[in-house]
Amino acid sequence: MTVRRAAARALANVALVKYFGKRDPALNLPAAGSLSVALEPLETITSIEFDDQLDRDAVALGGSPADPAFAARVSAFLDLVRALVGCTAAARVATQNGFPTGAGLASSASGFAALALAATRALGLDLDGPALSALARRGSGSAARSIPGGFAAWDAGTRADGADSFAREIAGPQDLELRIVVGVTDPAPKALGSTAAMERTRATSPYYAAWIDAARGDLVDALAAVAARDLERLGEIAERSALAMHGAALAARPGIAFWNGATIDALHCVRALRTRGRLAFFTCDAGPQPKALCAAADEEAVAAAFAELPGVRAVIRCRPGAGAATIPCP
Ligand code: 2P0
Repeated sequence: MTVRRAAARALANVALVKYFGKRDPALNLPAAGSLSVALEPLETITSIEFDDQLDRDAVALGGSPADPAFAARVSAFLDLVRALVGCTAAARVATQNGFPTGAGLASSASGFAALALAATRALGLDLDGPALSALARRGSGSAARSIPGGFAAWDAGTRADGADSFAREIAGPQDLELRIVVGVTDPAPKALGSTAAMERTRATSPYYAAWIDAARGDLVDALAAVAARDLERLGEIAERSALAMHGAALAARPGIAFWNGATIDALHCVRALRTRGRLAFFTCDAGPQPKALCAAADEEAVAAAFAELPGVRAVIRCRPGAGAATIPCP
């Protein structure tokens, strides 16, 4: 058999305790653990076929040939998978994101999680959850958290080889009545990627050490909040984690400002909703798209408030979703 194929679907995730800084950039080992929730319906669907007749990897993103930088990143990841089984065949990869790519909506998380699952299955490997998560981590750190579903904790680990740095599900998608409302303020790919941003922050921000300290404490508190199914507590921790991460990045040299005016408007909007009794908290990743974490009962009001903000072009309503899964090949 010369063609071996598989396909997989994975969801983006949003960190409630952020990952922003590495102890080992080559292995994507984080300086601190993080916690996220999988975002249904922000999906990536990836199909792959390894073909002995093919000269080199061919990568398509959204139906068109991928740009060389992205294609090279996919090939480098596939080299890791090929090495696991001694495969020398090149692959055709087709990946589709159901949301804006490279705009701070975690497309690398869903993308590398789907690719890790599809590529290993195509080559006949059936890795367990921790091993698959640790593999996905090599493609993009946050992809480790898109292998499990629901609420996922990614341990920093202590081993130099990273084998103990993977994510695991700590609560299922239905265990907390959380909703995530995403405001799309600018769907264009961001100017500075998160890998470069976190490295500059680590190397130059005077607040970096304090940020990592805070992240470690926030993770302990957030795990307790999830265990207690305490949405309000979890939301408070998530908001402070996001603000601390952006604070550390703003203090880098030169400072990194991911936000635009509408992102700030959304922060104030979420806080105003809270003073009016809504259970809503602000978060934002390495891009300008604000997200509100809210109770299911408040989702309608939060989505309506976001939609009224002048700089918000679209609102995407998300709920906790499932882990990465194989799907029939197209
Ligand atoms: C997170 N972000 O925890 C944080 C918050 C962005 C801000 O993980 O270098 O694409 O590939 O490991 O995973 C985005 O960073 O970075 C990210 P790499 P990744 O979700």
